[in-house]
This record gives sequence, C-alpha cells and structure tokens, in this order.
Amino acid sequence: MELAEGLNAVSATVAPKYFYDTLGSQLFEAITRLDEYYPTRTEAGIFDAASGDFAATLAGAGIGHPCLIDLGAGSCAKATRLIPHLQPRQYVPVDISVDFLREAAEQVQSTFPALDIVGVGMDFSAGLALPPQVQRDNRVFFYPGSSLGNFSPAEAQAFLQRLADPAQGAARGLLLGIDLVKDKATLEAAYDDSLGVTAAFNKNVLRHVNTLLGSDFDVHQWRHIALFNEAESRIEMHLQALHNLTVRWPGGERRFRGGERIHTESSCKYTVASMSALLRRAGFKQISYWTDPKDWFAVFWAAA
Ligand code: AVJ
Repeated sequence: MELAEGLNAVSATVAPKYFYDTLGSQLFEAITRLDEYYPTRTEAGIFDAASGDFAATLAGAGIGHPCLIDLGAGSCAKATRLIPHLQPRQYVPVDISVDFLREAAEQVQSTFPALDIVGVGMDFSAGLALPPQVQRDNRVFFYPGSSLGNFSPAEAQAFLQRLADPAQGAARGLLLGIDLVKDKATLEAAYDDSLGVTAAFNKNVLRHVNTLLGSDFDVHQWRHIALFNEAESRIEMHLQALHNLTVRWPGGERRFRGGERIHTESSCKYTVASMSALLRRAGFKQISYWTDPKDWFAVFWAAA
C-alpha cells in the first residue's frame, strides 16, 4: 500500500492528497481565510479584475460555447463566479471527494438552471479519462489555486502535456492560477500562520492515516515545520518527531528518531517566466497572464 511504502521510505513521506478527509477539507477552507495565506484572496482579486477580458480571450483562441472543466472543483465557488463571464455550454466539475462534489454541483445547478453539468468523481493526478458525455471540442480547463504546485515541475509538465494533447478535442484552452516566488518570510508565514491552523491541517494527516492504515500515530508527538527551499523553489511542509518513537500498524511499523521528519507537502513556486516556459514545453501557445499589483500570484491563459 502506498501509505505504508511512504512511511517506510528512508525519507518518510505521506502524499498531500491525504490531507483532505472531511476535517482536512474544512481546515483548508479555514486556511484560505487566514491573514497570512494570501494566495486565495489574491487570486480572487485577479479574477475579479480580469474576468471582463475572458470573453475576448476565448474568442481570440477560436473557442465558442466552452466546456468548462474544473480540476479539483471542491465547493465549485471559484467556477460559480467565472461562469457568467465564460458562458460555458457545459460545466464539468472534477474532484477526488465525490460526496462533497455532488452537493456542490447541485448548488451550481440551482444557480444556473439551464447549464448542462456533468460531475466527475476521480483522482485526475493519475490520468484524465473523462466520460463520453463530456463535450469533446472547445474545452477550457480551469485549474486555479496553485494546486499545480503540488506536482514537481517535471510532473506538472507531464500533466499539462496531457491537457494540451489533441486527443482532448479541438480548440482547447487552460486557465491556470499559480503562486509566484516572493520573499521567504511572506512565503513561510503563509504556511506557518500565527493561529496554528496550517499546523493543525498538517498534523491532521496523521489522524487520517490512522483511519486508513490502522496506525497509532500520536499527534502530540509531532511538530509542524514549513520552510521555503530556495534551491527547489518550493515550500515544504514536514512533520517532525519530537523524540524517538515507534508507529505501528497491522503488518508493519516504523521507528522514528527524535528530529526525524515526514515530508507531507511540496508547493512549488514559479516566476512568470518559468511557468510560461513550462507551458510552452507542454505544448501550449498564445500564453498570456494577469497578476496582482504586488506580483504575488498569476493567472495564466494558454491555448493548445
Ligand atoms: C491546495 C496545494 C494549493 O500549496 O498552498 C495550504 C495547500 N498547504 N497550506 C498550497 C496548502 C498548506 C495549497 N494547495
């Protein structure tokens, strides 16, 4: 099993998708409202300012009546604000959390009764096989929130390459939200807030792992760490054992020395130049972008 394998690795890891049990999703929602966590509100500001440009941008790429594919839709809140501007013919929210998605999609349907909605519950990090009801042409992929940052740059390129692939139909576009490199203090504060919400979010992964694996992690024995790795241009979150301890689960165990860490998340930060280059390598053309006045976050448009 992936979880046991990650825990037994020389440098222990738990993949960030395990943050998002119900409590984890709620803690993430709380993070987006923290003073220190600027990405969500900065991105919203960019969308508010730029949304008037979107119709012209789509028209320029020859995309009419788009099929809006919302990758990691969650509450569908961001798409709900975008829909009046993009006027999609079809809306396809995709999320790993199926029950959450169903309720959110119903909410969108009541707001836009005439819109054709096809909800898809899947882990798209593994591949993007959409059901046949999804419109083939004029697809616009919507990937906000800098979620792409959880992939390494090589993985991100491979993922974007699949979106740019002609197999996805004619006239494709991508609307992508990306957090930009900035000073270390601002970045680290965003992932180690004064209320300790991000620390709770990080430690909650141990509770979720206990449920999934039957392990006996004691949350009290771990400390939250967030650091900006400048060489790799990424925020890393770790959980550090406060002292020597052993974690046991049915069929396995792992001893941790005091100070030893479990790597739980990498959140890669890009520059406008590095993301533009990555989009080009993935096969996208006609790249444009909008940023906020501080250049903290960027929304990219790229046509395939
Ligand atoms: C959902 C992956 C974009 O990396 O900023 C927030 C997750 N982790 N605080 C991010 C997260 C800690 C978030 N993403």
